[in-house]
Amino acid sequence: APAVAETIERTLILVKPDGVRRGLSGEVLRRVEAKGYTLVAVDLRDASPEVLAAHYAEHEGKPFYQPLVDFMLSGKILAVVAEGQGVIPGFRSLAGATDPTAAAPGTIRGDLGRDWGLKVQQNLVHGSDSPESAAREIGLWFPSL
Ligand code: RTP
Ligand code: MG
Repeated sequence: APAVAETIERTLILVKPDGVRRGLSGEVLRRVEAKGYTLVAVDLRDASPEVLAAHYAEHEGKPFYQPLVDFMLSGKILAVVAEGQGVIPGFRSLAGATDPTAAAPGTIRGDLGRDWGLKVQQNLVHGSDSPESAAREIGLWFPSL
């Protein structure tokens, strides 16, 4: 019988300050666990400007960059590493489209997010977008993993 390649991967999830402020940390973790992914690390913390600058380096210079960094510094963040087969695209799918107005019902952003008329899209969660991003971001937020 052919071997079935099981490639367990890890992703970095952030419940952003809007999600923590609204008391949705548990709801996000619930959806991740209900989907069948495993929590590897969970930590409520204040982000540092240095970590955020590295995390969002690809967006430096864009009009939403500074409002985004300021927003990410506006309150606690729940930093999470989750593990499972296909968890990187899988969590992106759970999260839904970046713009919470466009995100489909059934997704975290579609069910729980909306336009608040603010300078930056407050869309509750972040999830790594590729294996390379996941490795980089996990190293940044959880250097001991
Ligand atoms: P994330 O990185 O947070 O998982 O979200 P994403 O991949 O869906 O979106 P990305 O393009 O990486 O953008 C990062 C975050 O920047 C904010 N953003 N605001 N036009 C805007 O106002 C705008 N575009 C992006 C959002 O908070 C987005 O999640
Ligand atoms: Mg992104």
